Amino acid sequence: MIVVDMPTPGSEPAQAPVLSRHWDDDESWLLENYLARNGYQGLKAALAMTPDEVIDLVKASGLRGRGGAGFPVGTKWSFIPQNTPKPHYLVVNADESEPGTCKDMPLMLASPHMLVEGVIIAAYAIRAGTAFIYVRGEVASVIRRLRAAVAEAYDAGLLGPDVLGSGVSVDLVVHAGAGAYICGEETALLDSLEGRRGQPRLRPPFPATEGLYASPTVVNNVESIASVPSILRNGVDWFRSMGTERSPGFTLYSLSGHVTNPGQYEAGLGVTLRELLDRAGGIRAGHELKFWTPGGSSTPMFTPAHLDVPLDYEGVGAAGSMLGTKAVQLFDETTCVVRAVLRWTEFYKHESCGKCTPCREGTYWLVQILQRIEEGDATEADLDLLTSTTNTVVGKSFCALGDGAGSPIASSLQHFRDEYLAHLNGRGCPFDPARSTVFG
Ligand code: L3W
Ligand code: SF4
Repeated sequence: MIVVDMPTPGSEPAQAPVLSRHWDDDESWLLENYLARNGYQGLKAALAMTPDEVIDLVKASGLRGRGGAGFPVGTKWSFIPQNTPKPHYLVVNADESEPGTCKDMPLMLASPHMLVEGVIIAAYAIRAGTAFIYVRGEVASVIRRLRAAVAEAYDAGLLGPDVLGSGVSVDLVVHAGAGAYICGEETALLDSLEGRRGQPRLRPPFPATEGLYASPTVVNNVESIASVPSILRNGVDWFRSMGTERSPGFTLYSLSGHVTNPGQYEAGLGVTLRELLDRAGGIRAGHELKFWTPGGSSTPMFTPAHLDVPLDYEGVGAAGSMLGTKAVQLFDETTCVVRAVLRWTEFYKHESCGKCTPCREGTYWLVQILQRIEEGDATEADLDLLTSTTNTVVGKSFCALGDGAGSPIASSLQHFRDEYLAHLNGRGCPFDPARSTVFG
């Protein structure tokens, strides 16, 4: 069994990057290299506390879920009932599939032990003997990397029946999904993990009371769990000195599309797109920003008027969108907004699980109408039909996928109605598709 030192508070800078600081280091994924940079010291600190103290610390930090909804992590952990004979489970949602979202995969590739350490701390806090990481099935390299890290952790006595000699038992299973977007929805994920077809369950009951195998279960995103060890090492004040009052800490923003240097940018919550673009070299040379998504395609789109909106849960919410997965997709003036929205809607139609009628049928019809508009076969009445069909999906579907499908349509009609009108009455798409590097 390895020996891990207690952390030295105040020894780490209170500034991003935290999650991605060592992504470019040689063999950053190996246990020996993770240990050399304070690895597993957060676990050591957690084991010196009671489980309830760990929950209280994470609550006090204000860490909010990084998977899309921003729900407070410590509060979710505190929902796990203690007066039940049923086992408790921890499930990490690593089924990253939201369009434009590509933060969890590089994190798991470069720093799998940061996630494994967070898993052990979270499992200890909620008194779960077994944890699962549900990974998107297509990313074989990530699955291999995680499994290798888990094997290293077992060999070192960090996982298994006696974590670091504490008597605490935690087992960790890496489970590969089969590549369905809906399995990122937490209850569909649990059905899939139980061996069934992944479809959302009715909530309540929430997983916290009836989750995996009808037992109390915490489901957290990869980035949420990977953020926990640094809070245990450095404390609540350190974490709260970054980000904003109600959205504390650091996070990963995924920049993609017509940006000079696409990639992951770690910053305190509340950073603006203008600041992120400064770091990313701006929109590609000779072009200008036309529209963008703050958090994947399921969030209403923004325009250049929103460049200074703080990218935290409050700022983005107040401006009429959602922070979602912080997937910032950028589109310049060569992009046809109708074509972009059509592509997203085709995605939702393809990924609709079929359980409820508004989404199953609605996404089919939304694609039909958008295709007619894009090809110039529509009239203004079709714009009304597009709006009314969107309204039969949004707010009337069984899960968030239906709402997500309607978001880009409703917001593009709000911001770019003139561009829709320019497509009507036989005129078709005013953009030459050959000029677009995104939509060929
Ligand atoms: C116990 C209560 N637990 C809420 C828990 C709930 C869940 C968390 C948040 O969707 C969003 C979605 C996507 N007792 C509780 C309770 N909880 N009340 O809190 O719940 P909720 O319903 O607010 O959100 P959600 O179901 O987790 C997440 C949006 O994020 N999104 C993300 C997509 C992400 C991917 C991906 O690739 N990773 O697909 C993007 O916008 O649309 O609205 O744990 O159990 N009373
Ligand atoms: Fe399935 Fe779509 Fe209904 Fe969600 S909204 S349950 S994905 S059909």
